[in-house]
Amino acid sequence: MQTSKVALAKSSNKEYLTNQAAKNMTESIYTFTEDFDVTPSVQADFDKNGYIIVRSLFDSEEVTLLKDALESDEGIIRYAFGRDDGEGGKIRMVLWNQPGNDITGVMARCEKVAGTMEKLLGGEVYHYHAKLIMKDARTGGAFVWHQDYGYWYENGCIFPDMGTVSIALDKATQENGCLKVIPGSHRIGRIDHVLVGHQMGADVERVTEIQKFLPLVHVELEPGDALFFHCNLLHCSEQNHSDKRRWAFLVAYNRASNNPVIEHHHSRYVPMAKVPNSAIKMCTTTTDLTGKDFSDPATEDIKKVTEKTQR
Ligand SMILES: O=C(O)CCC(=O)C(=O)O
Repeated sequence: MQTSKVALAKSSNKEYLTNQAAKNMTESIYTFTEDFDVTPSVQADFDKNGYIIVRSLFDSEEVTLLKDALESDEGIIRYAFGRDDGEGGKIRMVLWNQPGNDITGVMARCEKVAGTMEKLLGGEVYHYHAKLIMKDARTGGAFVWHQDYGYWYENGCIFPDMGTVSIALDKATQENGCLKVIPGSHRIGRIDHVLVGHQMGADVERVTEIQKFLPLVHVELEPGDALFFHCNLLHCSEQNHSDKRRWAFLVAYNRASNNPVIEHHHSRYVPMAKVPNSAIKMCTTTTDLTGKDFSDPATEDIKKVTEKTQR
């Protein structure tokens, strides 16, 4: 009797989570139009789920401009380094602090990205850092479950008034290791981050328990789609065993009012000059890396390499 009650409770919980996941597949999803704004219902979705997806935030011309710049031998790819995931996969990435004036900087500072993030986070933001994540076909590595604030807390950021936008450069699917998120997990607050395999990640037992309460959503995106997410949203991604690469451009923002109290490898408050969306297609300096602080591929020490002049 006792067992069947437990079994019933378990199956109805599973059903609840399945229904919630299905609901979350349609909730928090918007399509960009020129009059897109953070309306009360967009804000409510972000506050409830910890993320919003904006489909077609960038059109195909903008995605091509970005991809061409990122793939160019003259561009940021020169600062790529690899990181083993400890399970046989490798994440290649480029990481930098100041936005600069290349296409990544213009996109990070444009209204539809930075302005949207400002509204979602409730005040002025600055460019905390950005990265290109390259999950290559067949070899692309995994990220364990984590909250970005799990790490950023250690950097002296007092409030979790931070968020990231992840912009798909390639189609992101379950097959090529798209991001997985747990909607609503940002409301739990910061979870302890410990060594999980070879990576620092959220306490595994706690994440297992959380998954009994909250559903899981695979964030499948088309090129140009964007995910805006809160820094306490639990997320991870699996290895890419497919023959399709999955590259993504991520920009992390911090509220200006939340200037980190310690000097560290990411940026403290620097006012960010926002630009209109039209600046993207007008950008003539797509691979000019002047002013960007890159993580040194050799040491992964971010302040070591600063581009002073255009190459
Ligand atoms: O895009 C991914 O696969 C994961 C990226 C991520 O979790 C991060 O950079 O914090």
